[in-house]
Amino acid sequence: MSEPIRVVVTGAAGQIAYSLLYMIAKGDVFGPNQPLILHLLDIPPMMGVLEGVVMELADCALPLLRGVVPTADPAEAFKGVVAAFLVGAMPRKQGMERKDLLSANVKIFKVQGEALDKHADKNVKVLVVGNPANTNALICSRFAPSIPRENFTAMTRLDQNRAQAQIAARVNVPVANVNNIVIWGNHSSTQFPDGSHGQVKMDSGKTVSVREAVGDDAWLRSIFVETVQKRGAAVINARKMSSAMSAAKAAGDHMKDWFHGTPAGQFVSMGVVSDGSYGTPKDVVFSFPVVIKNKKWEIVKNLQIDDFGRKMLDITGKELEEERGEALAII
Ligand code: NAX
Repeated sequence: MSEPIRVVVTGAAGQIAYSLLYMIAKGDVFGPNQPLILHLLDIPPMMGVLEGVVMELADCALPLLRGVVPTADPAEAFKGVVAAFLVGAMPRKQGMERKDLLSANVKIFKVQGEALDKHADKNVKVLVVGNPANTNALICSRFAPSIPRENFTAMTRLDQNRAQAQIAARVNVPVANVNNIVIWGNHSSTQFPDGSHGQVKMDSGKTVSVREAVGDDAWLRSIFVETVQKRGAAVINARKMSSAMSAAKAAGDHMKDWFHGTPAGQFVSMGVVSDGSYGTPKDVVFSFPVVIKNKKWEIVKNLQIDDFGRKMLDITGKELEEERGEALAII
């Protein structure tokens, strides 16, 4: 068995972390032969709660878990880590404007970027989950100049998983039979869930395009898009709390693919620093379809974008440019 790797989860006393820590510690993300030491970062008032999480991790008696480092100090949290799940963020409180939320989070992700820069492994893979995830990831990377920009990503995998589940339900196949659904742009209500490049393996064993399997382009462009865009709100309405189990699963999926690669012929969606592909704005963290090999992602090129898609990409790109402008004005 190899040496333990160090992995940090921020917001470790929160609800997403509660599911995510167990998944990581039992080997679902880094593999069944990879021991690890978990670093758990939260804020000082949450240290008591975090102690309870540490007790539960011990009580899980997980063979791969070789150590746990609970802390409120970003320097200690990021020391030597090769993977970082940045889940912790300031939640939106009643009466809070979007701008106030952005302001609080930009400051958090500046501090964390600086701490990663100083203390993390230079190859650290960073996944930002805390909202506004795309812009937080951008800010974080700007304050960690010694770490390659491509090592900073934002999570849109939950949106992708939601989209796959909607298609699977619509055509009545297991969710694993649906592939290559793309989430473009921001993890917000302007995101563009795009089924037009997807494939479905039908019960007959034949693989067909999502468009053919669904047989209803109007549904793919309206109800499907809106359902995925508003799924987070629907969960909050029903559960009175935001998505946590599914968000943790998606964070695990994202990091697992980053470490182990994507299967041949399949792509996944990740928020990455845009190089302007598909006419998107450069230097925002934009969700693209990517393939991953040897721990490096590459944007899938040459997908056909029709007029409807173009309009959707432009809307979400514009929102990301606005967020970047607001964030940079705060710093
Ligand atoms: P919780 O409020 O349950 O937990 C957040 C935790 O972060 C708290 O324990 C809090 O003390 C901690 N925290 C706050 N500031 C911190 C800091 N500076 N350093 C370390 N820890 C800090 O929220 P939870 O439901 O776990 O959600 C976490 C974040 O994920 C939120 O920002 C949420 O909006 C975002 N989400 C993002 C998703 C995505 O797809 N990208 C989907 C799920 C989720 O809504």
